[in-house]
Formats: sequence, C-alpha cells, structure tokens
Amino acid sequence: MKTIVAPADLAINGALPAFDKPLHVGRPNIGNRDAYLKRVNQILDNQWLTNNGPMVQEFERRIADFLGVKHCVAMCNATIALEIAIRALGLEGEVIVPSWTFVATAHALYWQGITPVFADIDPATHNLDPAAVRRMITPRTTGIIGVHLWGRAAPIDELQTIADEHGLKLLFDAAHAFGCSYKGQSIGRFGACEVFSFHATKALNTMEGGAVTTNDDELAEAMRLMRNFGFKGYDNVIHPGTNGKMIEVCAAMGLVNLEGFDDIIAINRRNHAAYTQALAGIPGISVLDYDPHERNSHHYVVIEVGEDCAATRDELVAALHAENVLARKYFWPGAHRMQPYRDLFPHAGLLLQYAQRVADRVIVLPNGSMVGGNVISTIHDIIVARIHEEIAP
Ligand code: T4K
Repeated sequence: MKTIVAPADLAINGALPAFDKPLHVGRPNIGNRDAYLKRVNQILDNQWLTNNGPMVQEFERRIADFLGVKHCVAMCNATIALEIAIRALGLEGEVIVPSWTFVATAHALYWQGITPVFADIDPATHNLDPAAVRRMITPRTTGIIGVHLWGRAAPIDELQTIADEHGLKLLFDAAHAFGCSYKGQSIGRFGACEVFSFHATKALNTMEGGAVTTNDDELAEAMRLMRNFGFKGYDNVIHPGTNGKMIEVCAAMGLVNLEGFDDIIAINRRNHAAYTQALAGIPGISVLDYDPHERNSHHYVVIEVGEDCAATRDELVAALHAENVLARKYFWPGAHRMQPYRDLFPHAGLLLQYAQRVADRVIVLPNGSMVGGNVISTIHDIIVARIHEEIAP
C-alpha cells in the first residue's frame, strides 16, 4: 500500500450510500418536450420522414449559421460522416490519427482499407502532439485526422502547417466539439472539413446523428451525393455512394436541443466548476480544465488519477460503480490496444507512451441536467471514502 497521509480537510460531507438509480455518464440532454412533439406531429402530417426533408434542411441551415460555416451536410451518425469525408477527400494508404480517441476515428479508416497510423498525444492537452505526427509521416501518408478531444481544440495551426508542408489532407474529428472554439473561432471551419457527432451522449444530440461542415463547395457537393447513393435527381446516379442520411425525427430533436443549447452549457459549466472545487483538495486527483478564453460546452468532466493518489484509478471506478455512479474510463485502453489494431501493430505502444499513461489515469464523471451540487458532493464523498480506506493503517 502507498504511504500517503490524508490532509485534515479531506473530510466526507454527507452520508453514504449514494444513489438508488444509476447515474450515467452520457445521459442525454432532452430539450423542450412539447416543442419536440409538435415537430414530430408536423413530420407525420407532412408524410416526409427522411431523404433530405424540411427538418434536415432547416437543421443544416441552423447549424451552419451557428458555426459560421458555409456548408453543413447532416448524416445518420459521425462514424459514417467520417467515412464519407475520408472518401470524398480521396484519402488512401496511411492516415495519421491519435490512439487516444474513441475507436470510431480509427475504424472509419480501417473499414475503407486505409491504415490508421497512431501518433502520440501531448499529455497536458490529451490531443495530438505535432512532433509525434511528424515522426509518423511516410511516403504512404495521405492525411491527418486531428481529434478535438473533450471539445478542447487540437493544435490546429501546427497540424495545418505539417499538412501543407507534406501535401497531406487535414480533417478533424470534432465529435466532442460542438459549441467549442479555437482562437475565438467556432470549431467547424478548420481543415478541409470537420465532423461532428450528435449522438444521444453528446452535448447537442439528435438521438443518432452527425454532420460534416466545410467551406469547400465541391467537397460539400461530393459528400451530399455520397450520403444518398450518388443520386443527382431522379434515376441519375453519378457517383458511388452509401446511405448516410439523417432522418426527420432526428433533425427535429437537434433543432429543439439547439434552442436550449445555452441552458445546457450553463448547467455543464456550473457542474464542471463545482467538481473542480470539490475535488481540488484530494492528493493525486486533478480535473482537466477548459481554457477560459475559449468557448466550450463543458460537457466532459475528466479527472486524472496520478501516482500520488492513495487509490488507483480502477479502485476509484469500482467504488463509484458500487454506489451506482457509472463513471467511465474513456477511452481506455487506447485504440491501438483494441482489435484489430492490437494484433496488426503489436508494438505500437512503444511510440505511444503518453497515450498509454493517460489511458491508465482517466475517469469521466457524469454531467448534464441530472447532476447538481448534491450529486457532486456525494461523488466527492465516495472518492474520499475509498481513499481513506486505502490510507487507513
Ligand atoms: N469520434 C469520437 C471522438 C467519438 O467520441 C465518437 C462517439 C465518434 C467519433 C463516433 O460518433 P457516432 O458515430 O456515435 O455519432 C458512446 C457513444 O455511442 C459514442 O457516440 C461516443 N463517441 C462514445 C464516447 O460514447 P459507448 O460505447 O460508450 O456507449 P454506451 O452505450 O456505453 O453509452 C454511453 C453512456 O451513455 C452509458 O453510460 C449510458 C448512457 N446513455 C446512452 C444512451 C445511448 C444513456 O443514458 N441514454 C442513451 O440513450 O459509446
């Protein structure tokens, strides 16, 4: 057992046990129910359920306006959106991605016969380290996918410089980054294009959904064709394609949630600050912060459990789960240690020391409208109680 002395103020605020119902990470934010049902009724009255219907068109316009970008191409989810963007950009051979991301970033490449080449991250930002990206470039490299993990912007300028120097395409997996900014500008306008997820678990959700945003007219046109089997008008297929369309009830959900988005962010921001304050005195625990000069949805409450914490990350997760707080170890163990990449690249970890270190330390805590001061204080107590158990002689 580690020898760590509990500070005098490491006290428990209330009584355990905690929650009689599971408290999930990723609980959906559901906006105004009446407004949603009204839109669903409109859809049913219209008898237009999918295939670029009026709700999807309105959603695309509203998202593009919100982000200040020319095109928003709505899709059924971000994974298909990534696949379509990758194909529309003509990527092939090898593409550099972080391993410290949701596995969909890598799968979107591998699924299309492209090799994802994992580059290490900066442990302070959890985002791609530009120096590590440079080291992974080979004659087969055609592109880079930066990920704005937790909605904190990837090093966009540095990655763009590398892409320009080597003639590579650069796109961003912005699945976490709706409502976030880089140098004051909305994420959604950078690289060749950016890909958002509007999955149920995201800050802005359409139940399932995604979108690619871009200022490139030709790219947007190509992606619109590809998401609808390559059709340009009735009976006229001019391109290979798939079915990547968003459906009307999903767009309706997105439109209603967009109206309440400021409220969601305010709740998340308040909770994030309360977590930061509550967990501040616990040795070895740090809460990942957000740059106060940038916009952020504060959707993810990410803590790191350091070597100097009396309990391990896994012990804390087990303690939280035992009390019905279903904290997550996102994105443990890292994409390179998942299949098929673990078998394909068994030695990849040698060049991914920071991704591996961070993967072994992270816990994501619940956030959103289900979470308030009492919940945060109880989560604090569960963590402290587990640490006391470890410290007790
Ligand atoms: N790139 C990145 C960086 C991503 O994080 C993601 C997705 C993507 C790309 C691909 O986006 P999409 O193709 O999905 O649009 C979840 C989500 O399914 C996934 O969208 C998300 N990232 C990932 C971070 O989380 P799981 O495997 O953790 O899902 P699951 O079923 O364990 O649910 C997560 C939590 O949310 C649970 O605690 C339960 C809760 N939940 C979930 C749903 C669906 C609810 O309370 N209600 C619900 O309706 O992947």
